[in-house]
Amino acid sequence: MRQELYNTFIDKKQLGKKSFAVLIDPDKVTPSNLHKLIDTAVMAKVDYFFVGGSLVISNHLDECIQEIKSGSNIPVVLFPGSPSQVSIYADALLYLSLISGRNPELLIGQHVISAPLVKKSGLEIMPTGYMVIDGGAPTTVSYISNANPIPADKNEIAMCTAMAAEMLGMKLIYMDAGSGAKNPISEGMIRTVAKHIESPLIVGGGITTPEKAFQNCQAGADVIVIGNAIEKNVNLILEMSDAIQQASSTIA
Ligand code: 1GP
Repeated sequence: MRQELYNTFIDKKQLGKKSFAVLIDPDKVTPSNLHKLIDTAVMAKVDYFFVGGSLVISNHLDECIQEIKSGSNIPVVLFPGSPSQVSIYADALLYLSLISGRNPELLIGQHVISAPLVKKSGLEIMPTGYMVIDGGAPTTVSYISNANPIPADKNEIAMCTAMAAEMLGMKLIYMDAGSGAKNPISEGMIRTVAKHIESPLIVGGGITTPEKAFQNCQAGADVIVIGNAIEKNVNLILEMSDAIQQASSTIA
């Protein structure tokens, strides 16, 4: 299996270099704000675009990715909310298994159904243990997934879940409080999980300030994902990027 892009996650982790992923929900961007977002991301040296959402209603996923590709060289990673969110124009796909829940459809069922389509896409596949953490109020992902999130104060459950995923062969761990979460994931939980796994750790959901992004990195997050806050204020990309780069230099 191809793993060029995955290797960049590994190389950066080994160097103590933290990464910044900007999440784009194709339903929430218009052509003009997408342009501005891409230009700002290039200026800020953003590491990755994650594209997807729990509920993508429109069918302009391909167009959205082609637009990103025409305006930047930043790799595009699909973050699919459902098996239909596959685009051959992306570079890679987070092949998510919702390991925090006990909904068999999101652990394996949908994977079986979409396997031929995903394989045919030729995309680089990144097997990802996806853990939804309670963000203080229901989010789209917690509702749509029909699965309980991990309680926000149960650090050990999160730790054991991530360890099990890694031993099952998943290559990335993604801890998500859900888009627009009221409470982002605590540094205590990030630290506990990070200490017990070797795989790159992606953290997102409800991160709205550069300080929080910095603290998450210091606690052990390797990739910070931000969507909602950037939709509201695109210029925040520059400050977030500075904070994440700053965390890299503090740690490395
Ligand atoms: C959600 O982790 C992402 O799946 C990002 O969350 O939109 O709250 O930044 P926000």
